[in-house]
Amino acid sequence: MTNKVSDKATAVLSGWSAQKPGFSLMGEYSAGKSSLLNMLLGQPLLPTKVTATHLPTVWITHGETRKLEVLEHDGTLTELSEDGLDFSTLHAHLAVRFTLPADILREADIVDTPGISDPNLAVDIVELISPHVDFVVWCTAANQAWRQTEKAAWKNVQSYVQRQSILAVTRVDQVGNDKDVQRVMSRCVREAGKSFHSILPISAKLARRDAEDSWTASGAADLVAAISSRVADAAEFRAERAEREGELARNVAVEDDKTEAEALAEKPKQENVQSRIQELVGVMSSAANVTTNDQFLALIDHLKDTFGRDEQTTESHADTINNLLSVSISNDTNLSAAISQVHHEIKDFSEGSWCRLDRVS
Ligand SMILES: Nc1nc2c(ncn2[C@@H]2O[C@H](COP(=O)(O)OP(=O)(O)O)[C@@H](O)[C@H]2O)c(=O)[nH]1
Ligand SMILES: [Mg+2]
Repeated sequence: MTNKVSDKATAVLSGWSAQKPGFSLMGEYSAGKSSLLNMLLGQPLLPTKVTATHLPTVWITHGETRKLEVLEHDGTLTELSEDGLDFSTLHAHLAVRFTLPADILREADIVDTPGISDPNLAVDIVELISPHVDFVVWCTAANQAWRQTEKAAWKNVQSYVQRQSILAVTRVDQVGNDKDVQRVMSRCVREAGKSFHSILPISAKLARRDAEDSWTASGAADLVAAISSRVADAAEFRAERAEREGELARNVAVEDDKTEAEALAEKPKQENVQSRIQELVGVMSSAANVTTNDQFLALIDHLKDTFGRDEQTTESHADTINNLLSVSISNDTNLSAAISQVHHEIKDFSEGSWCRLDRVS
């Protein structure tokens, strides 16, 4: 499967995701994603039948005035009227975006996706959407939870997104008694626990907002609390990143005082930055053979020597790389977490607009 998605369409998705934290509902077709979405919104927005019309990706954001837009593969964005809306006409678009007033949307956007193994899909939904969300609520139907196809699709999600994500074991009312549910949950924890932040059971069918008992017993209360906590983490992460970006922008402003000749001399260096940073990402991702703190510190020193004093890149990039590589290690440090932290900081930097400190227009 290839993504026949234009840069313009990707830019629209990036624009949407830049506004606010967001998470997406993903999983196999019929896992219960749209039912869960309706439960979270507290209103039946999307059709949820086995025979339901195939829908494209549905991006939902907050606004007091309802609005519906459709995004095409070529990046064209058009507003549609909801009057007499026929969902069966929407599948040809790359995505649709609803703006509506629902409390949960005040903090985060929600992105409902078609099933991963939907044969009607022209694009790889995991590849398309996961770069634009802070975390995923992966829905796996309890009676056949966490299949090979799901495992394979989940591998394509960036690991920093995985670590923030929730595995929702859905439709648990269809699995015999509590003991059976426990068995399914234990298996999911065993098989998928390492690549999710948390794993929770839910029956969207039994969840009723107006009846506290059912809201709790269905798993809805715990799931909503888990989502809120992931959203809060995402908001904090975004605030920290904005602060770092501000700092970098200020550093760049200082460099504005350079003479034209100095600026010209730096230009080839700026062009080297992307490839050097990709090399750095590569080195970090092969840090798996590091098993002791000393080895890790030696690796960091080596990276600082190689990249942080890199004549081939600009000073502001070298400074930033040095900052990214500043780690403190103690006996209590979880080494693999520290390695993965540095790896992700660098990867995040390499993928963000702030990698291009040069502002070459
Ligand atoms: N029994 C039961 N059925 C559910 C539950 N959630 C969804 N379903 C049913 O499963 C089918 C697919 O649900 P849908 O939300 O459309 O799945 P999606 O394709 O992942 O969006 C529909 O018939 C739903 O009524 C649940 O918690 N319990
Ligand atoms: Mg659906």
